[in-house]
Amino acid sequence: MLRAITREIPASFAHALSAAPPDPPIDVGVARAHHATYCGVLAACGVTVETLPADESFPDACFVEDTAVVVGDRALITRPGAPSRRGEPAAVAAVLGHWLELVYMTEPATLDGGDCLRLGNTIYVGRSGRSNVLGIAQLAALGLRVVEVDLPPGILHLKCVCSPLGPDRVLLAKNTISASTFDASVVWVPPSETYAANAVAIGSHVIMAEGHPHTHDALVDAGFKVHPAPFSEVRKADGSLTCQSIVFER
Ligand code: CIR
Repeated sequence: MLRAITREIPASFAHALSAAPPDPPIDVGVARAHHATYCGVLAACGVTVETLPADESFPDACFVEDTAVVVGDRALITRPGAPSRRGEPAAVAAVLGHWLELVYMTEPATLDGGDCLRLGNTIYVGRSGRSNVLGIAQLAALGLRVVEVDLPPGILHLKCVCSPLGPDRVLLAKNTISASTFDASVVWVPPSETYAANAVAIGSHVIMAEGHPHTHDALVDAGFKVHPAPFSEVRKADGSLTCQSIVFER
């Protein structure tokens, strides 16, 4: 069974981390409505969704992807790169522990799940400001082949510019990182739609950011059933689609 962990949006999401202060500011009510839509689309794609309660102490905790990396029957519980987010993994670990063996990252390693893109037995890891060499080494100890990837300037996480479309296909924004990085075929996202390169693939379904017609059509042409979802408020907090869930088989 495919499962997803998600986490509700707290009122403090209005003060989530962002590279630039959002203008207009985050509307928490709209963010919550978008999040409910996102969870509903996951469920419509056949995923059993478990949504954790919000915690006001952690404005960014809806971005659960950053807190754990699942490989087979194990989950690496990360030590997120942003100090304000270090308390987020505990609640996620408590739930993942029902299903998976937990491996805890130890300090001073840091890693955000948003930097980890898995294709088959290879995991590509962004060398970002959030994931350090020790974090990448502790990820490698899980046994997958690790390929480190340099990110273009100003990019928060690897999956801001690419995301997996199954074991041998990747959705990739043009003019960001080289297609030769990946041992996979590519569905291209044009430069005008870079944000749409972060999408959630569930078998033959893809959940993508609405309002990106070229990427939408490229995914349809590649054979996917495409589900556009709203994203304006998570984008103001430098978030996107994959970061709102941890999807795993159990
Ligand atoms: C942060 O800066 O950590 C959050 N505001 C956004 C995290 C987005 N996570 C992701 O794309 N995996």
